[in-house]
Amino acid sequence: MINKNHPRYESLLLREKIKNAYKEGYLAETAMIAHGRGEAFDYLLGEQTSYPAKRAIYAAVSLLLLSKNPVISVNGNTVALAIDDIIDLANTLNAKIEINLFYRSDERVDKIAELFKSKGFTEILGTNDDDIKYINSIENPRASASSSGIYSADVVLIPLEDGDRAELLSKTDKKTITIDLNPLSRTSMKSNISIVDNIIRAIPFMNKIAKDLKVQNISVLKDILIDYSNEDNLKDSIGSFKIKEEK
Ligand code: PTJ
Repeated sequence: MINKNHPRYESLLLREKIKNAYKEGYLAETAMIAHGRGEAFDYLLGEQTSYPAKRAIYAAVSLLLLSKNPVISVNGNTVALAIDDIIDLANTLNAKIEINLFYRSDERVDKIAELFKSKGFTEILGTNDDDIKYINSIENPRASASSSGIYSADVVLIPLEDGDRAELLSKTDKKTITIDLNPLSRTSMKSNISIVDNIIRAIPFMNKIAKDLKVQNISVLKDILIDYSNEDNLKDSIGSFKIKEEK
């Protein structure tokens, strides 16, 4: 039991979620290393959503609202930290959700699919009985995708993703959006829109913006995208990192 008065209560709570997901058997063995790297970057961000992250979120939501077949890709860490917010966002955007694991195993896929179904989200893609195809005909698990999901998507949100998958998707005509606390990762560099923020803050904020932008004229969304440069925004994101006092 974590004491609510602990100065790092929120951070400890996230560690607990990761630990429990591991015990439940749907997290990758190296997921804690990935989480620790994220924690370190978030610490330097002051554990706040920066201005460049907000700018990227506006662009990302605009792109998702303009797309014809948007898909949200989820892995073990994303599910452990943000399953409820992911479902809310998918419902707001009318987007599909696809399980897409770097360290894929049938057992992990089944457990994650069951979690979504237990929360009432039954249309989950990427399951073991889904029609799986290979992007660019690359017969490699890294290139696997649901035929009605990522395989045919025009825009894919790939939060907390490994670089191989982001690089592969960047070679297709699909547009990719990532949420990655590391602005120097291959995923951040290869994505069309990179939100340098913690997934636990970014997804609810995206949902709020999506509700606002949904009722706007399409020209407003297009203008947001015209004004956005991922290269410049990534530079600004790196500028948001600072050394803050120990807490
Ligand atoms: O469930 P699987 O099998 O698909 O595996 C998932 C992991 C995350 C283990 C796998 O994709 C992996 O090894 O990823 P990487 O290469 O460690 O990249 C994960 C990225 O996410 C790193 O750049 C981290 O800084 C970043 N990250 C970690 N936690 C968060 C985060 N970004 C946003 N929010 C977080 N909470």
